[in-house]
Amino acid sequence: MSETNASTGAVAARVAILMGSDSDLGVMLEAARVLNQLGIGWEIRALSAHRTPHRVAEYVQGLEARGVQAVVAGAGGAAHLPGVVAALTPLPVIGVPIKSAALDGLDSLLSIVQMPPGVPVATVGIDAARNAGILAAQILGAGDPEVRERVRRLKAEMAASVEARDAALPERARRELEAR
Ligand code: AIR
Repeated sequence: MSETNASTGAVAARVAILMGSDSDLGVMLEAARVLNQLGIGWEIRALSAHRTPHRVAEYVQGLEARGVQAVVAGAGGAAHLPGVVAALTPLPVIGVPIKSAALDGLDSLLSIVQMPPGVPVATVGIDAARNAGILAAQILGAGDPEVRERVRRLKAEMAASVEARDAALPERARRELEAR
C-alpha cells in the first residue's frame, strides 16, 4: 500500500522527519514506524537550529519541490528547530518535545509550544513522536481519501485492541488478586 515513484520505484517522501541531533533518533523513529504502518513515505535528517542553522534553511527551502507535504520536527532543551522550520515554510509543522536530562522535557515543550502569533507549530506531548506521525498522516488525509481510510483503519484497530483488553480485564483482575 506504499506510494511509490513510478520512475524510480522508491517510496516518495510526503513527510519529512527532522531532529536536532542524532541522539533524538530513538524517540523520532516512532514517527517513521507509524508512517510505515500507514504506507506513507518519509525522509529523515538530523539538522540543528543552533549548530547548523544554514543547513536547516537550505533543507527546508527544498521540501516543497520534492513533494513533501508535512514536517515532523523533534528537538530537546532549547528546542527551536520546529519553530525555525515553521518560520521558513508554509507546510504544516508538528513539533515533538524531546525529554531532556536537566528539566525532563518541560524546557523542550515550552520552547516548541509557545510560538509567536502567526507562526504556529502543532505540538504533541513529550517524546510523543508516534502521535506526531499520526497527526501528519491526518493532515495529508484531509486532502487524500486513501490516506484518510488508512487512518480510519488504524483507529479501528486501536479500538478493537482496547475492547479486547477490556473483555479480558475481569479475569485478569481475579488472577492478579489471587497471586497477591
Ligand atoms: N539540540 C541540538 N541543537 C539544538 C538543540 N536544541 C538538542 C537536540 C538534542 C539535545 O540538544 O535536539 O535533544 C542534545 O543534543 P546532543 O547532540 O548533545 O545529544
